[in-house]
Amino acid sequence: MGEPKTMAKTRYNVAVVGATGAVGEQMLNMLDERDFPIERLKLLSSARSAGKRLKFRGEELTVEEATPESFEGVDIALFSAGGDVSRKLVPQAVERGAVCIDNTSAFRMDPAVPLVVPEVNAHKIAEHNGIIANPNCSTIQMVVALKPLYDRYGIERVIVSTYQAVSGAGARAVEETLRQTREQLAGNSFDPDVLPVASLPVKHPIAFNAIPQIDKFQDNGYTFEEMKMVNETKKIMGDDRIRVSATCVRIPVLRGHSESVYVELAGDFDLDEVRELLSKAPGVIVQDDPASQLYPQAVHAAGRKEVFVGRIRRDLTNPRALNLWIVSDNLLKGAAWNAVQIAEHLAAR
Ligand code: NAP
Ligand code: 3JN
Repeated sequence: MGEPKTMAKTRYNVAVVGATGAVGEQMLNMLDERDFPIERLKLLSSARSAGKRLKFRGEELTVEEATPESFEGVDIALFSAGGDVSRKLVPQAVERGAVCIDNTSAFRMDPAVPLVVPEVNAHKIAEHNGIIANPNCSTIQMVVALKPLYDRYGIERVIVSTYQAVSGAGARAVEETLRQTREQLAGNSFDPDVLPVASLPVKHPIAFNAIPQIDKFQDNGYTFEEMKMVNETKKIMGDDRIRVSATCVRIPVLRGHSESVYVELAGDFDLDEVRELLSKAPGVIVQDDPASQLYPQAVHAAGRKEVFVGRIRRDLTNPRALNLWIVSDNLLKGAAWNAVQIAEHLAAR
């Protein structure tokens, strides 16, 4: 892996691996919207989509099959093609001199790999050895809101329940949700095909349903998605003592993850000060006015880069605890925007 890479360039050769997917599409949108200084852009996918043409900044680019040789001359590679692809190709890309920003769980818990949410731990980017991991979407939006509270009061315990959009499970899950909804409304029967986990044989309907399983079950009775929230939160916050427990649920929303979060602080707090801290926190927008029924909602967060926080209230059973409702676009702050933010930090160094 060698020395941390420096990025003394003005324009970069960028590769997007998984460019035809739900996250990849948003990565291209973010690179364009942010006017990222690109010299040459490579769009990579599996052999299935090779040859497909995608538009970027008014130009048609041909998608290529991702191979180790694809990364010759690449400065920054954004990966979102699943853990197996990252495990195979990220080391090959690093060997060829690319800095990889990986959206999968493949390297997140590797102690040698920084796990970065820029609003929380941007300083970790400098420690990279060629790989920077992008956390799970549900973790990202939660830690952005927790960070200002942690810095002011300390956090002892977090209990979170998620309400996750189907786009988190990829482009096929979105199509499947729309198909099931149409069939159900037409009074037709249908066979569920994608959720909760495409690679497992048992499937459940998502239309008009809530599925309390995201990713595979672990031996402890929690799902992998839930354990990602537990372990990644501790790593990003840099504090193993924070106790975290999660329940992750898939709901038939297309875009925007919502979370009900119970936060036990280490000291007493003032609710107005909490609102003030959150209002000033980078990347956070407070939407909290019960009198006018104002609170964050997935439909309003979709397409936005920020994390929205509302329903801010003291817990009724523990005066040192808060309850929050946290909403963000899972494909943007939860994936593509966080990755492009990291790329911007690399380019600025
Ligand atoms: P998706 O819509 O199913 O897209 C998958 C993408 O990966 C497609 O571009 C696909 O190309 C490509 N791909 C599949 N197999 C490949 C291979 N062998 N070699 C090269 N490319 C391959 O999925 P998605 O929602 O975009 O998610 C993709 C991955 O991103 C997930 O598996 C996950 O690891 C990560 N992700 C992270 C977050 C997060 O929380 N940060 C959120 C969602 C997803 P084809 O068009 O050729 O099939
Ligand atoms: O389901 C969601 O809402 C988020 C899904 C993320 C995801 C999907 C497939 C594989 C991940 C991830 O980022 O944790 C992975 C993975 O890389 O493990």
